[in-house]
Amino acid sequence: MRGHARRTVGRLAALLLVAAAVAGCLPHVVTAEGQRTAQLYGVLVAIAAVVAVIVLGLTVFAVIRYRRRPGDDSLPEQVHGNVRYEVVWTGIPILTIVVLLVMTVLVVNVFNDAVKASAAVDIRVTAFRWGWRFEYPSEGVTVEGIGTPGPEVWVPVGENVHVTLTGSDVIHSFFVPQFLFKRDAIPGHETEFAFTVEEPGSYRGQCAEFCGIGHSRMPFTVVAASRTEYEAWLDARRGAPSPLATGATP
Ligand SMILES: [Cu+2]
Repeated sequence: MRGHARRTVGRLAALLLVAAAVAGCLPHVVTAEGQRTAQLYGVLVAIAAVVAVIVLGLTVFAVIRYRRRPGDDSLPEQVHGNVRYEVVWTGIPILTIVVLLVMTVLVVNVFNDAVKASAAVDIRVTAFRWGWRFEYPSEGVTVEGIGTPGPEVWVPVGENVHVTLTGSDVIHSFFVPQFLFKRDAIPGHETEFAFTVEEPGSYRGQCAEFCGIGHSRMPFTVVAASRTEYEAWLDARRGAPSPLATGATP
């Protein structure tokens, strides 16, 4: 019995360790909005860990402390209902959920504010089977790519980038892991979002909604560069026919 209890405690500890490790596995986040999501996620995991420790701790305690001992066949005291306990274990979860709801709404508002803020860059993104088209309407620049390695879309670091997203055939999804952001691209419907990349670099994106045989070969890359480099990149593409990325098509 002793060994059994020790094994149970060991397994629970391992489970908590795995949960902690998973929480630490977020990608390195590079957008202002993504940072807020990461903070919220950290708070969610912390609250969940506290709840897990309390619930699992009490369970393990009860199992060990009140286990049936040899020679003792009597029933424990039978209790039916306890208003005080029921108020507590209903009240605490409701309070927890309300706190999480408020925090989530505040983070969602950050995203909505970014969309409403004046944009330094406007990009129209169209997902199609199986590639991406990025248009800069005010710049006369279009970048398009099918298959791998997919198109590259450049944005200036530290500036609000406004995206209007749509799809031209089936539902796709714009997903950049390091932005902690994913949004469906729905044909016949436009959705808007905005982001500010805070670190220069090259960030891989991928369609995240299964859209057919070429779904896995629908990557793209967001390159965040200085304003000067960004403008040089635009200049090199202005008026040029939209270059299709070479490489394997599905
Ligand atoms: Cu797709």
